[in-house]
Amino acid sequence: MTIPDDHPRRESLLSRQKIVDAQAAGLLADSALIAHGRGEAFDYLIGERTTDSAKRAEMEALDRLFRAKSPVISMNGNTTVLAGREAICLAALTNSSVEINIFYRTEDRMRLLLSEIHNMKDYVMENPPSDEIESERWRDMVKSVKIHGENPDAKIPHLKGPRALCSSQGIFRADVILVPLEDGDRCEALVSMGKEVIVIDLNPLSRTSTTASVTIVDEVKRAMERMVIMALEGPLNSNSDWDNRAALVDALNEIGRSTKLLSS
Ligand code: PTJ
Repeated sequence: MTIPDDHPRRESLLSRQKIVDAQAAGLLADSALIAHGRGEAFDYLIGERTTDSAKRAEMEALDRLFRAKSPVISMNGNTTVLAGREAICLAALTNSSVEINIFYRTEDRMRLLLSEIHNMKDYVMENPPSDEIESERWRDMVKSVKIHGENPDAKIPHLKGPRALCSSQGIFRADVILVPLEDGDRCEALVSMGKEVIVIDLNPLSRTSTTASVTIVDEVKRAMERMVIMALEGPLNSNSDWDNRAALVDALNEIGRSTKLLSS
């Protein structure tokens, strides 16, 4: 598909095509296109931009990843396809590991997604996010990013079936976990384990959004790209008194302003 460079919805159309292609290649859940469409609808209401409240949430999330002892970025099918490279960059800059962890688990999908994320890691190793990073140092940083998910040997308590599976060295022992597009039940279960749970979800009203410790109401690729740029500056030490409920109210107000129904 050829999309003109100046098409106003170019990024959105490119992402849509990536999802369609990845679905055909067997990487995604059957319902992945529905989930993506739901996200697109909210993104349209938000104005396909990163709002000020999302920028604050991204800063808070980054701060928590930097301060964590065992930070993990959990990747499902949609997020690997849309923002896998950005996730690897973010992991390298914040000393996080990455875990492929999917809700609709099949061995075939796990194999394909693990192979995809390893290929992305190889790509990122040779393509630093900034010219200011010395290539050899960047290669070492990316090399040290552990990819978990191949041998799930632990279970998230209070969840039934394959969606409880995770890695003992990854999600299970993480103190801070970034889980874009998480399911509501699993988000609750992770919070119950005492973890700080950061989610990226375009729907500020979802159970995931309202349960998480920090909710970034933004499109996953845009959010991760911004976080990578911020992370290049190193830890922020914002020490903020984060109020996630207030952040969600801000996000809803921004939707109102985007649609010009509320005054600015
Ligand atoms: O790969 P798997 O098996 O783990 O499955 C992944 C999906 C996404 C199919 C699964 O987790 C699922 O069914 O998700 P839900 O319950 O439909 O939730 C998706 C949420 O993510 C919705 O609230 C959407 O608004 C939001 N969303 C969708 N696309 C994006 C998004 N948020 C940010 N960026 C997006 N690109």
